Amino acid sequence: MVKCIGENLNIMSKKYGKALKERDPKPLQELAVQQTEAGMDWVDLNIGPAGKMGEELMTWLVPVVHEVTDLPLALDTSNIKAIEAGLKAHKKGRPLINSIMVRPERMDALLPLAKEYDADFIALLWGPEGMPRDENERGALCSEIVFKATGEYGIAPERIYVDPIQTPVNVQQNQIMSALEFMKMFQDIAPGCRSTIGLSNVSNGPPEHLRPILNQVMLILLKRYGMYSAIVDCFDTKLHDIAKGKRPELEALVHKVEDGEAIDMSSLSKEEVDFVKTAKVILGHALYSDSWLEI
Ligand code: THG
Repeated sequence: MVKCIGENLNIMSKKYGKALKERDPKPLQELAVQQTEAGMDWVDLNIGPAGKMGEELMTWLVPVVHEVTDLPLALDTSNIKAIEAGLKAHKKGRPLINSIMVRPERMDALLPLAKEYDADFIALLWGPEGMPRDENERGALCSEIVFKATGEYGIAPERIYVDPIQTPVNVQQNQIMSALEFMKMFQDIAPGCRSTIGLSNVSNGPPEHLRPILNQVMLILLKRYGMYSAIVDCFDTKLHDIAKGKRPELEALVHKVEDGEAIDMSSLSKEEVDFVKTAKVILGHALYSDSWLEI
């Protein structure tokens, strides 16, 4: 069972971005209801960096969303003042800070807020030099932020959601393997901590109609190594079924691909063939091209 954080309320979206800018509550509240009905565990409020308006926008948005749902909210912005405003406005359940990078100035500003408001937070494994290059750099960044949060600030491990960073399949396939390798080591590096990932990043770039299957197969791969939660498209019902463990046959098939077992393709349904082909592309057994399902 992987918990789900709905990603759809974001400033980049045509519909919801407009509603955010115009402070129009209706579309945002409709989306919050849809996310609740879809079984999301959090609603991500992605307002971008939001500049000077960030504080005011988050102060307005949190109660607007909480008027129609009891779900806890993920405060998704790099704007520290907007995060603090969101924490102040958040009255239902435990807020989730999204996110704290492993950079001294970000940790020094945001870890005290996580402690003060007893919030959960996403520890984004992004260091002073940017994205980690492999699983060992991911491990080092993870240790650094967990050590600081628990040791210096007395934050409990279960408040920490480590994000190993999901990259697109069509540009950085080796980084996908590194994030997976990190997940295998994760509970030894950070016992008691939780994990999350921006799942849809994997399909950022490929044709729109092929995004769901990439997201679905990627979730199966991460789920095997205990991914606790993921930031996902709230409208992808098949993805939710996978998150809830309702498609064990697809999971078993993708695991077979990962383990290099021989698979008799002629015995498979179209859906199963597509899952095998997609797993091969994500795992780097086959090269990515936009037409990978037709090959
Ligand atoms: N880690 C953490 N937080 C994150 C990310 C992460 N927050 C932002 C992002 N990555 C996760 N959220 C999204 C939101 C939307 C999309 C992808 C990831 C997306 N949207 C479609 C698009 O851009 O084509 C549709 C936009 C629309 O609604 O019109 O792909 O990695 N901690």
